[in-house]
Amino acid sequence: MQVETSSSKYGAKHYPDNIREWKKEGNYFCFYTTETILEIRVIADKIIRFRYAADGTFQRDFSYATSDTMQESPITFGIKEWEETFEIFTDALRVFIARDNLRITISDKDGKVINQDEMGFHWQHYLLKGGKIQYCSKLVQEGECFYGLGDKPTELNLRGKRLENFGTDAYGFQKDTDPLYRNIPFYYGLHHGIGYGIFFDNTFRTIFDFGKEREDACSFWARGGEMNYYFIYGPELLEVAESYTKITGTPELPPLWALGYHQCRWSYYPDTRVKEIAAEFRKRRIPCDVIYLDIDYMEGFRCFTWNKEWFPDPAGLIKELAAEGFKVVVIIDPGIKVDPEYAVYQEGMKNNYFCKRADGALMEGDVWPGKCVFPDYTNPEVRDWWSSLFKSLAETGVRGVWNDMNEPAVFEMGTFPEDVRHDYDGEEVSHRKAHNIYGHLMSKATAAGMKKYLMPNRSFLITRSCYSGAQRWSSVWTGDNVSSWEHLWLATVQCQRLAVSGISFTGSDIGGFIGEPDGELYTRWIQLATFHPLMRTHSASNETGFNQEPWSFGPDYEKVVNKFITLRYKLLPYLYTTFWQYATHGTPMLRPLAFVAQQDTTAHNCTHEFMFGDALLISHVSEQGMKEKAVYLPAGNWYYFWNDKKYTGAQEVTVPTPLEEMPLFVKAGAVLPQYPEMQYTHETPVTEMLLHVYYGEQEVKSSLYEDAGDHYGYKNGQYNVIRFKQHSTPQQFHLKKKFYINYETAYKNHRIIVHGLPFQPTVVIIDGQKTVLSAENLQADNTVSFVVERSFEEIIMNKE
Ligand code: MIG
Repeated sequence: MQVETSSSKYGAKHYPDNIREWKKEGNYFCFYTTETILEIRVIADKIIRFRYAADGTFQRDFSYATSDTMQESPITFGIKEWEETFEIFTDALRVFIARDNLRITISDKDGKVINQDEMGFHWQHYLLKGGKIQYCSKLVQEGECFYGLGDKPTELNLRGKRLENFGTDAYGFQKDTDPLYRNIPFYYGLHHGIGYGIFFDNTFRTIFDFGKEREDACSFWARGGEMNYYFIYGPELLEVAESYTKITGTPELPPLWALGYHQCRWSYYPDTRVKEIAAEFRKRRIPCDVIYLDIDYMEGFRCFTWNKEWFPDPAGLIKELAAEGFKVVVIIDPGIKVDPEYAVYQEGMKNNYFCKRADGALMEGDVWPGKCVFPDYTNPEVRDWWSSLFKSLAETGVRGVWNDMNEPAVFEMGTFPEDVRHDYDGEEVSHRKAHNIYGHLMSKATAAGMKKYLMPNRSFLITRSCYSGAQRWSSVWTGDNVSSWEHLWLATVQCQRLAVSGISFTGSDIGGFIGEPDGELYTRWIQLATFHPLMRTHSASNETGFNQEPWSFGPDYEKVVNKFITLRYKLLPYLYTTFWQYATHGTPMLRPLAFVAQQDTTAHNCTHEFMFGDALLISHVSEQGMKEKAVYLPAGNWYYFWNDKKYTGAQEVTVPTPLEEMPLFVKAGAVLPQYPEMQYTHETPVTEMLLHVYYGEQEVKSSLYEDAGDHYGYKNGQYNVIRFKQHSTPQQFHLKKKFYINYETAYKNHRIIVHGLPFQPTVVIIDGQKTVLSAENLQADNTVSFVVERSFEEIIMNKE
């Protein structure tokens, strides 16, 4: 066999030469060299899009990532001609384009360099496969850290690493396994306290090198398509995250129940077993909202069918479960069984909906049902058909769908061969271009179907593979992980990374999918997952018969697990508000410390600590038998959640970690809204809102968002936004509240619980009216608790 030398695959590298002409049209600028055109589009003050036509012809301007609701904000911008460069400026940025070679330097208004081309754009013919390999290289700045890229199971800071995006069924992945399931070609750079992002919107296999090959170069490339990237300036990393999320789209609000606890297993069957599990939760009074049906609910793994022996009456089962507060989510894979008797196969064949190989044969491969064919979700007509298939599931009462195996995964072959053809919304491309968006579009079509047929209810979707922007319609989980302590760490970095990559609605299989956790590992995992937007236990324990439910590890563990699931439900108003911030502003729900304290270089490499929303800082217990944990706290004042002890930040502190506690801190000044305990969402109308207020001397703003928790009334303004501002002094506690109210809550009572007061008040002044506090209101540790039976705007307590 002949070994190919690289020169037989690739042609020489081409670099742009000098600019010969340029033009401006609206917010576009075009610069022409002998071969190449660079188009620069000013999207917003802080967002600039760069596109290169390597040899003078742009490809179709089309994206499966960007949201069509993204608005280009009105901006001032212009161009200046210098001797060696052109300068495009906005109110925030200066973009210099070298006349000699098209290289780009981007600085802020004061001329501080943010990002600079090393070789910049260059390209190579891909002789063997056709098209061009599109490269861009940038200089690594002094002290630069890199973040982002979706689900990579490695340190948060990507400096020194090379990673790639090529959706892969990575069963039992380990630390540093790459590529994984998701394809998110978006990264952040942070240096000198300045943060920015680069979103390389290209669906081919993409590769990112953060100073691995050459220490001073950060480069990214794709084996086809176009060099097409968005430069997003902060300088705050959180602002970059928000802008990226707006470019690729924010989600709708999920049904509140989807933020509850989910119980899953491969698989719960038959129906009697499902009912037993549900009953066990209620009997033991462990809150739970969602039960999953994995592939065994189907008839021979045929999608959209039910196994008649194991699930003779699915609608009846789902109704019975619903009466107990459970919602059912079912799995749907892309592989459609080759079976002439099977309606989905027949329809797909009749309409030519399945993917084909280059020469016209069907793309056939084995998955669970045996030989399968696969819908071409890149065809809009196929997506509509796929959406329509969810009608029966929705009518049966199913409230959510789980899309799996959509990298796409095929037994033995791994995935589709490259010659498979795809419609790609009319473009007609090979699998090389469509691979990374296959699962993305499957989930898009699934979500559209479920939304349509579940109206007026909100629906829920979880997918394994996707491309940038899938947060608009789906949540994700981190895939087939393992029951090990190392995987607990992987779960925390993967979820943090996904959250800053636009996908906040994420979680890991609690306890590990492969293998058997002991009670301690399971309990520590539940604790971490209490602070992941998606909280789901899942395991592949069919063959061994091993059980992975909250009660499977004996009463001591069950008690602690229950304590945390219960806490999860108490925190729902806070979690939901945090989701609302994400859905409205694109703010990641999970925030690595580098994103909340970017001026503090110690925070740049922290992986164990993260913030969930504005007020909570979490660190998981990461080792077996761990008695205490050192946690780095960013600057500011913090309360230990379990005992209200005060800590000062910008230092590492050590806290004890008995099984029933994990490191959990509340930011001083914050208001943490909580519900009373419940077994499932909407179990009974909530009759009291608890507002835990943490005394703080710096002005801190908090919010509370409320709506029906289901339906779409919120889109017509039926919601409440309540803003709190606390600014206290050692002499006076002072809380202000402002609100937009257009949704009537069931509760009237607010229970105010003030933590950490430096004095014992005797009187509380609510909107100017004095009430005397009694011994009942006061606790020894200076916690004050009282009920306000109406809305209020100001609460003051003075030191006597
Ligand atoms: O090849 O549906 O990641 O969550 O339980 C295994 C069975 C297929 C992989 C998913 C896992 C799911 C399992 N699936």
